[in-house]
Amino acid sequence: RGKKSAPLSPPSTSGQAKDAMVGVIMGSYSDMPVLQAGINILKKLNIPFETHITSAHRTPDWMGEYVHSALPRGIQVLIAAAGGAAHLPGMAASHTAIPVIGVPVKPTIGDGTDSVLSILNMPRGVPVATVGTNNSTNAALLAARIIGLKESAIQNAVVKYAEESTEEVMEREKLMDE
Ligand code: RP5
Repeated sequence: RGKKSAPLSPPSTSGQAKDAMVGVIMGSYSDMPVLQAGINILKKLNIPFETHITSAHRTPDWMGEYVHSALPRGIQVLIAAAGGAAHLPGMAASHTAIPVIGVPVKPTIGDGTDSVLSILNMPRGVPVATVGTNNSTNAALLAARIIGLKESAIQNAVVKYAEESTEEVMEREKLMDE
């Protein structure tokens, strides 16, 4: 008691691009490891992004403030990761017209079904696109596909990514005969 906690160090992975097209938000910093794969995809496809911790439960006012600021600042897609009572993607969608892609994070207790259903079972009128548990890769690729509709360089990068992934599987397949 009375003892000051140690100062927090900045996260090893974050991005605060001034021209961010994707906002990557999470309910807790503990979600960051799950988001790493998706962040790597955004970097690979040259999509500027920003990362923020905006808990729907612990920082509801900040969450609303951030999400309201996103559209006027040019953010085109929000990727929102949360686990357990995973309300962040749905709450974010209720504050904006930007498409929201929810990433259900597997909590420490249980198999993650609660996270999936919390994000998937939205009431009519407030849609959230939902990827598989911990699958931030697909969230980033879906964001890239959405942005690629208007940005040909990003669409080309998405096509290249798909081609590379086909090649990778075919390389493996060839090795099966050896
Ligand atoms: C959610 O609760 C977060 O998205 C996280 O997945 C989960 C656990 O959060 P911490 O207790 O690790 O902060 O809000």
